Amino acid sequence: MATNRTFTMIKPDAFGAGNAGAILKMIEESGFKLVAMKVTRLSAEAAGQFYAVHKERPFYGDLCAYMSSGPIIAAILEKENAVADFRTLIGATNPANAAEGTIRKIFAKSLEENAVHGSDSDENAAIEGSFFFSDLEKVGV
Ligand code: RTP
Ligand code: MG
Repeated sequence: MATNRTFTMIKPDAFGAGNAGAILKMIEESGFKLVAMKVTRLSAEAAGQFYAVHKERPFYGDLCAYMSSGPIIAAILEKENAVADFRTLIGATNPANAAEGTIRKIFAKSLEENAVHGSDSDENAAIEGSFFFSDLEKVGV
């Protein structure tokens, strides 16, 4: 399996609850290498741009408000089969449906405030990583 990259955010609920370190520990212990990472805060406009794919969905306004409600961590991760393996590690969107031991099962508060983001394809991982990081900020590992 080829090594590739995915993109993640530790969302405002998890960051605000002081769970960033524990989540990053789970990510590293699952074999993901950090390629880039920063603490930042999205404006409502930037959150809207990032989640533009959901523009027509009824939860879009709430999602943009939530994602701009506090600091986040944005990070690019590298591993074999990174996109699919990271989606497995974080678990289902709704923590009520997430498998035991997944990040969302452990840390998510609700369907809306669900602790972490994970890219859903190689293509989106590249787009999302470049939304937050310049090429200079992406370390080759
Ligand atoms: P993400 O993009 O954040 O990794 O989450 P995902 O792929 O598992 O889920 P997605 O369908 O892309 O939804 C993006 C985020 O929107 C919020 N959401 N709210 N109220 C609702 O029905 C609802 N559905 C989704 C969640 O924060 C979800 O992660
Ligand atoms: Mg998604």
